Amino acid sequence: MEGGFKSGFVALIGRPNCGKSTLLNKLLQQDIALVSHKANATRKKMNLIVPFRDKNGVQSQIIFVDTPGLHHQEKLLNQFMLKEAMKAIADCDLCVFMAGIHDKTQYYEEFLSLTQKPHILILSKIDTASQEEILKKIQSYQPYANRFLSLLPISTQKSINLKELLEEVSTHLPLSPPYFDTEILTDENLKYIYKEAIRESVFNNLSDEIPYESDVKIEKFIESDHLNKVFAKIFVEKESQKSMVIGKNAQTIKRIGKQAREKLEILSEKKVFLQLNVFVQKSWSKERAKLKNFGYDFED
Ligand SMILES: Nc1nc2c(ncn2[C@@H]2O[C@H](COP(=O)(O)OP(=O)(O)OP(=O)(O)O)[C@@H](O)[C@H]2O)c(=O)[nH]1
Ligand SMILES: [Mg+2]
Repeated sequence: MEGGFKSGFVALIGRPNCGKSTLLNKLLQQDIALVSHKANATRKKMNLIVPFRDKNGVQSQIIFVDTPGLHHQEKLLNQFMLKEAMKAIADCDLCVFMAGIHDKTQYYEEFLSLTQKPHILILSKIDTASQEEILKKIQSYQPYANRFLSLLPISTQKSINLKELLEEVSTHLPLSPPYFDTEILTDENLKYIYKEAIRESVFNNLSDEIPYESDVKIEKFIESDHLNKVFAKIFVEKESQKSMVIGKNAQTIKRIGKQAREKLEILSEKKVFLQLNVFVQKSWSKERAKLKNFGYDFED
């Protein structure tokens, strides 16, 4: 290939809620990954594929791996999530470690204790800090300068340094033909993307522990030219949670359904009929066999 082609896996790692999934959606120019203002939203790793041409004209296929946040929670589902992030670190060519601009350097130190992988350090959400705070924070990472390849402050919201990040990532990618079809944004199947869209609506519309103790299964999915029909089930752990998900006069479930359907319509570029039903499955997130049944398999 003229000028060579670069391709590789780049794991995006960081604390819950630092803005990983938001950044990847922005780079993809499509909202595929689940984003929430609540932490611990992403549960499984997902490949999000960004084509890029660098300033010298060299083309690359950057396969970003969105990952669950690194955390210290001991619940079984959280342990699965941590394992997913660790697997992404082990399998990638390069890591990007994202720290929030207001985070302590301690989280980065923890990452350093986990791996020797070459990595770029990015400081996210700089739109929420003053110039002085940003400079101070950059200073505080200087003692680790021999560990990171480069350090970039970014803001997804204000599109600051995003192209620079891609430029930097592509510099460190290995020469390789593309791993995936150059047209696709993810190798994940539509069913999983739909599941995440509905889960996002659950995260947006419910509070307390319910988003964390609920999950979604797509039961049936019928595609036709002008309409996709999606039949999905929301699972919770307790009867009381089921009542909350449904809400008074079924108002909450209607809101969840409307928001999810609107997102599904954007994703599939056609009308969507969405049917949601709520079920109780006791302890689904607390036993390995049940978790596996929801697609969170420790053996994978
Ligand atoms: N102000 C500001 N907020 C941002 C920016 N990027 C993301 N956010 C917000 O940060 C919150 C968390 O974003 P996510 O992308 O879900 O974070 P995450 O790191 O994927 O979180 P987990 O999946 O839980 O690990 C959301 O409310 C985003 O809107 C940014 O550049 N600036
Ligand atoms: Mg996420």
